[in-house]
Amino acid sequence: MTTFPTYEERAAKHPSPVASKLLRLMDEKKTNLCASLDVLTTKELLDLAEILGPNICLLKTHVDILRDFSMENTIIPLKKIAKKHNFMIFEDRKFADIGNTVKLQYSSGVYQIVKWADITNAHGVTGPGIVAGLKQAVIEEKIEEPRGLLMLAELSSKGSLAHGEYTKGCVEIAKTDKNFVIGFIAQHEMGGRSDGFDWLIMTPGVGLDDKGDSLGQQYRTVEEVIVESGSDIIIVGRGLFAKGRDPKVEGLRYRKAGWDAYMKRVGK
Ligand code: 5FU
Repeated sequence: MTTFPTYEERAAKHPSPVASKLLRLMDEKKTNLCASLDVLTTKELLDLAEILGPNICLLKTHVDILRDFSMENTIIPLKKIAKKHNFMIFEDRKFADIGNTVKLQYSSGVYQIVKWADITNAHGVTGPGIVAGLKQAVIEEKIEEPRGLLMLAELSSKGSLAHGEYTKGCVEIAKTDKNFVIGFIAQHEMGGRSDGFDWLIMTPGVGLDDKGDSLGQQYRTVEEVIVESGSDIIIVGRGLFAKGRDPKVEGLRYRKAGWDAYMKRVGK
């Protein structure tokens, strides 16, 4: 049986400062839970960030859903909460254009994502220029904190076209910049650790109580995702905060499930 290195061991060796920081934080805080907060207002986002903060390593946003986004009222307080509870921020922007356009989308407009999100992600459909374009935004904006990118290699939704050759192509694109690209949004381990890349695998479509929704989302259990598929981070949204659920209780529950599954995976 293959033995998996621990988050701590991986943190010590990882070439990317973002991946290394995240792996260290996961090890110290004992959590591989990423909360995905698709909410409509800044208040809901900040309230949930406060409640879930102690149990998560990462908070995933879709800031374009917010009705009242502003750098001052949304991002500055969110960054404060992130610091207080020691988690990182991932804007699930899913960039998907030519290099020059994504460079501008990442750095400019209303959201100026490069200024505040530790991690963002991109589709591979337009080719490796997308990685180069996003990286250039980090350089041109003189961002001092480390930034990391995830390639969307596989999706959780029913009928997704991201599989087979497409997924393999995303892995090849990721290899074009192994300091900036830290891993994948995927449903399984990608690329293999054997070729010298320690990719971080983050998996959405995780739910302990539901099998899916009416719009094509498909959920798998924490055990399936971490132990069977070799993922590193579980991304959980409505499982934590949908109507009738207590985010405090669910935060603890998913955190424990994620950590127990990780312990099993590393054979502890
Ligand atoms: F890349 C992906 C994917 O393959 N599936 C997803 O569900 C991203 N997601 C995101 O994870 C999606 O945009 C939501 O923000 C989140 C899942 O939310 P849920 O409430 O747990 O279904």
